[in-house]
Formats: sequence, structure tokens, C-alpha cells
Amino acid sequence: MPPRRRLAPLALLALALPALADALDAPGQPARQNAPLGQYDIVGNTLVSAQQLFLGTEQNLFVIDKVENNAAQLDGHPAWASRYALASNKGTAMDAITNTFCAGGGVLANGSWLVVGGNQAVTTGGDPASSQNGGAAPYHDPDGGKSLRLLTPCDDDSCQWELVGQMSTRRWYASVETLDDGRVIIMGGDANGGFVNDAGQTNPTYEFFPAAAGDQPVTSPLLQRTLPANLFPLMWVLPSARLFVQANFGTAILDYKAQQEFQLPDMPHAVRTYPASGGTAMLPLTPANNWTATILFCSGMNVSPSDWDPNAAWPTKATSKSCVRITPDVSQNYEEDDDVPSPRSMGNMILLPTGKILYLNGAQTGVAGYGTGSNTVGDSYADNPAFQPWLYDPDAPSGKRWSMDGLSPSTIARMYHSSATLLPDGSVAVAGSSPHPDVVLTGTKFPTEYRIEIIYPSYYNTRRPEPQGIPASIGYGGAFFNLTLSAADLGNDVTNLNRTSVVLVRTGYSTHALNMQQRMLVLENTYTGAADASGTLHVAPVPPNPALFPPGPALLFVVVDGTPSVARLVNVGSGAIGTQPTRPPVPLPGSRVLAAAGSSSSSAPAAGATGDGTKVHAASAAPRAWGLSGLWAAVLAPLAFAGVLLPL
Ligand SMILES: *[C@@H]1O[C@H](CO)[C@@H](O)[C@H](O)[C@H]1NC(C)=O
Ligand SMILES: *[C@@H]1O[C@H](CO)[C@@H](O)[C@H](O)[C@H]1NC(C)=O
Ligand SMILES: *[C@@H]1O[C@H](CO)[C@@H](O)[C@H](O)[C@H]1NC(C)=O
Ligand SMILES: *[C@@H]1O[C@H](CO)[C@@H](O)[C@H](O)[C@H]1NC(C)=O
Ligand SMILES: [Cu+2]
Repeated sequence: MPPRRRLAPLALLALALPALADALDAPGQPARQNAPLGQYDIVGNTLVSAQQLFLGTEQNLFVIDKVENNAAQLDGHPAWASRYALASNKGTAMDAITNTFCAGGGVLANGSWLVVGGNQAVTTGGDPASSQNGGAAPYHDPDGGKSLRLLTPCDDDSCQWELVGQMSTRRWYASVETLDDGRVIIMGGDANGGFVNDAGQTNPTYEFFPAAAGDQPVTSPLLQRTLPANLFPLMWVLPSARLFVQANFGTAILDYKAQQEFQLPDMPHAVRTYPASGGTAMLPLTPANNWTATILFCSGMNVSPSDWDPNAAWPTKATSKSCVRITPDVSQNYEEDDDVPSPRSMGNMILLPTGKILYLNGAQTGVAGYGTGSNTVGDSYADNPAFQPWLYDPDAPSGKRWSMDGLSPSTIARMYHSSATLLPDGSVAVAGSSPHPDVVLTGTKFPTEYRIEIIYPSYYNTRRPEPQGIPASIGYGGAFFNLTLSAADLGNDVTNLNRTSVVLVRTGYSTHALNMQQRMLVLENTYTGAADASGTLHVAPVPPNPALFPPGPALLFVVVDGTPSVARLVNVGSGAIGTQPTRPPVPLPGSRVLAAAGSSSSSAPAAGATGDGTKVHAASAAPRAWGLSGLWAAVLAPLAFAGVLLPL
């Protein structure tokens, strides 16, 4: 059958979709030319120490610190938040209103960001202030323990943090994950802080934002049985719309809709949660793996629950090199993965648009946290900075997943309270570090850091593809959209269409070696190549299951043969909090390359005249084998999952 006939009805369907008219300008080249590849470059100052950090727009990072003696002032007291403009490398102080000390954060389906919890009002040295409502000099910081702070990011001073109510209970070190309906779940924490959690102040519950009238916090058996190393529980929404939750050595699947938890086997080798603080990431969800979620855990420290003594010789204790993976919708068992080449705690795993993971920050010995005892290194519970970044390739064969990939070490120690995020140009920003109760700038091994640096992966200086037609909004299922690439975008080699992918990355909220909500999904695509070596990608929306990639903003990259475009920030889903509309998947047209009229193409398996002066030969006779069956696997995952769990 000639491709033309097969395409006609699909094209009509596509034209009926209004969202397609709404294309963004094509991304251009990065602002920075000739960057030092594989190296860190110090680019600016975040004004407040970047304990917490997120990319809020294509142009601006938003930085949040604890209340401390930063030189930057606001309303007559030190500031503890800022906006950092990537183009000008300039910070502007912002008001985060209440004490954001070790808060969590996340993004909602409507594009607003929420920062939750924190700690009591403090005075110098992190000691409790005499007034909890902001009345006490020098910091004038109200208690943030129950705070819900909201910001709808923008590129100037017109957007500011506001309080949008309070949580049910105090949460210091709570985690946040965006749900398939675009609300967030807020989980865990404790009332008043400390090195680790304890029975007297633990908050082993979860709640939601926005909350429905009458919502009460729900108790999590996992958090009840994982004291004391269960602060900042690790959690991800799975394609089955359940949450995978991991804390201390415990693991569970949380069906938040049914308020039910299922226990899974314990985490092997090491504690990955704070303060052991391993590096964690959900691997890319791709057509090739049927958008099946696999979660990677590396490093941390093997500490039994009774051994979290704040006076132990933490900075001398060895961290772990172990890595394990789990694919919870398929198997309940952790599998061994390649050891990281060097040990680490407090490392961030950053998903790059190529699907590889950059692993950086942290220390080779010791754990997160600080104290004032003689067991510390100038307050720090860690020592020996892990300056060398590593690259992890999820698709490489076992034994070959880690490489140095030309990456040079940093010169700045990124110890406790540092952060990192992917940027739209495919580089990675690294900031923060302050293992102290209050700002210490001199006379200490690991001072409070304000310097922000950027590391440039090996693709950075290569000419970037400039895809045209990126939609402002991408839904779940329904008709495909087209992206066009010039011959230059394809390196004048039409076969690069076979090595092109369209990826969504949610960069998430970075703090405490976590990047909450971080995930990456590769969209299914086919292509039509033209005789002049340009091409059109036919791209399916996210499969019709919002749990694969919860609604909200995301970076969209087009990656040609390992070189990502500069990303555009797109909206995934309806743009509103609530049940997301889904449509049945529409099959993509087969991939093909149009040959110039009269050229002889002997390898064409199926050829036909199109009537417009070109000859068509199919690059592959049909959409790739995983096409529709892959889609359905992703949609049907909840059923398969129930099958796995029922025997429990
Ligand atoms: C996408 O490209 C195909 C093939 O070139 C064309 O038939 C279809 O009309 C295009 N669809 C849209 C929505 O532009
Ligand atoms: C997003 O939703 C939250 C919760 O309902 C609301 O407070 C906020 O104003 C909304 N943001 C936008 C941009 O509509
Ligand atoms: C994905 O689905 C296809 C078709 O059902 C199957 O052949 C393949 O093994 C699946 N792959 C994975 C990684 O589950
Ligand atoms: C893409 O790969 C397929 C399968 O290997 C091959 O048949 C086709 O010619 C390739 N297409 C291009 C444009 O290189
Ligand atoms: Cu902290």
C-alpha cells in the first residue's frame, strides 16, 4: 500500500486539533559559545546559599536558603531567597516569607511551584528566636514549619512568593511529588529538626496540596517502621499511578488513592535516604522500554538504625559505591547494578537530554548534616569532597555503565546543602554548600558557598538542531504533531533521522542530594526524510496515561545523534489541576525517505510514485515494532501491576 493513502485520514485528524496551531519559536543556539567542555566554570553568585534550587522558566533559576546571615538584604534583614537570571548571571533577592530551613518543593499542573514546611524562627547561629511570628531581630523570620509557599515563576520582579495556607502538621524535611492529577503529595518530615528523626517528633504521614475540604493527614506504615533515617523519603509516581517510596532500609508501594501500602523487600547494601544521602533517579521512560519505570540508587552509607549517633566520627566513615535498580511495576526485587567508580554521599543525579545521568556533588567520606562537636570538620559531618563527576549510561551493558566521559573535577567542594539542575541549553548548574548552622565565610574548610558554576557536557559546543513546530502544550494520547529539521540540523545526513529523539525532561526541585519530580520521557516518533536531507518528525504526544509523566511544565529537547537542541519549556497536560484528559493513541505514519525524482535507489523495499515529482521508498515498512503494543503496555500497566501485588 502506498504510504500516501495510509497517511490521508491521519492528516485530517491532526488538522482537526486546535492545539497544533500553538507552536513556539524554534530554539536557537546556546548563548555561550566555545564553552570549556567537560569542565566547570564559575559564572556568578546566587546571593543566598543554594540549599534549594529549581529552574522556574527558561531564563531563571529560583534559589532558596535557610534563614541565615547572608550579606544580601531585603526589608532590613538578611535575604533567604533569590532569583538568578541565567542570561545576565545576576541574582535578585526575593522574600520567601517564613523560614525555609530544609523545606521541600514541587511543581503543580498549572505551572506554579510550591515550597513546603521548614523550621521554627531562628536567631543567629540557628538558635530559636524569641518571637515565632517574625518580630525578632536580627532575622525577622516567621516560623515556617507548616508553611505552604507558592510562586508562579516569571522572568522579572513581578512574581513573588506568597503564603497559600498551612499544612495540617509541622514538616521539616518533607518530600514532594507531583501526582497524575497535577496535585502534589507531601510526605514525611518531623516537627523540629535534628540530625535524624525520632519517635518524639516524627510526622509519619502524607497530605496533599491543594487539599480537599476535610482532608486529614494519612499515616504511612513505611514511615512508622523506618525511624530514624526516614527524613526526605524518596518517592516517585509509577506508571501504575502508585507511588514507589523508599526510606532507611524500607521500601513500599503506596496506592495513595486507596490509602493502602504494600511492603517490598528492603534496600540492599546501604541507606540511600538522608543523612546517608545516596544518589537516586528514575531512568528515562522510553518507547524501547515500553515506558516502564526503573529507579536507580547509588552510594550512601551502610548504617544500622541504632548507629545514628550525632557524636560519632562521621567525617571519617566510608561511603558506599554500591548501586541497585528496581523496576517496581514488573518485579519487586532490587537488582545489582555497576558500582560507582568512587564512593560518595550527597551526590545529585541529573538526567541529561541524551538519557545519560550526570552524577556529581557531595563527599567521599561522611554524611549529610552538621554539628558543633569535635567530631566534625568545621561543623561538617562529611569530608573529602567528591570533586569528580561521573556519567551513567542506562543502556550500556552491565559492567560498562559508568564512565568519566572527559569530565574534569570541580574546584569547589559541594558538601551538605548543595544543589544542581539541568538547564535548557543542556548544561548543568551547580550551587550551594553550607554545612553550618549560620553563614561561615572564612577560617573553615567548607565555607558557605554563593558561587554558582556550570558544567558543560561533551555535546555542548556542537551545533544544535533548531526544530520548528514545538507545540506550547502536549497532551496524553491523540494525534501526532510534526517537527521539522533542516539539513543542517541533521548534519546533512538524512540517516540521522534514525538517531533522533524527542524528549521531555522535568528538572524538578533540587535539595539535599534529591531532585524531586525529576523524570524524563522519550516520545514515540517516526519521520519523513526529504531528498535535500531535511526531515519531518511525526511525534506522538505522551501515551494516554498521566502517571507516566504527571502534568505540568517540562523541557522539550530534540536530540539528533547525541546532540540536544536548546530546550523549550512546554506544558504537559491540560494546564489545570485535576483529572487529565486522555485520548486513544493514534498510530504514527511509517518512517520513509523521499528520494529525488530520477535518482536510482536500489535498496528501497517498497517504492511508489507520490505524484509530486518525488519517489518514495519506505525506510521501514511500518512504524517500529514497539509502536502500538508499546503504547498499550504503558496504558495497561496498572492492571499488570495489580497482578504483581495481589499475592502479597
Ligand atoms: C505532518 O506531516 C505529514 C507528512 O509530511 C503530513 O501528511 C501531515 O499533514 C502533517 N501533520 C500536521 C499536523 O502538520
Ligand atoms: C495553581 O493552583 C494553586 C492551587 O489551587 C493556586 O493557588 C495557584 O494560584 C494556581 N496557579 C495558577 C498560575 O493558576
Ligand atoms: C515491550 O512490549 C513489547 C510488545 O509487547 C515486548 O515485545 C517487549 O518485550 C516489551 N519490552 C519491555 C522492555 O518490556
Ligand atoms: C533507518 O534504519 C532502518 C532500519 O535499520 C533502515 O531500513 C533505514 O534505511 C534507515 N533510514 C535512514 C533514513 O537512515
Ligand atoms: Cu538540611
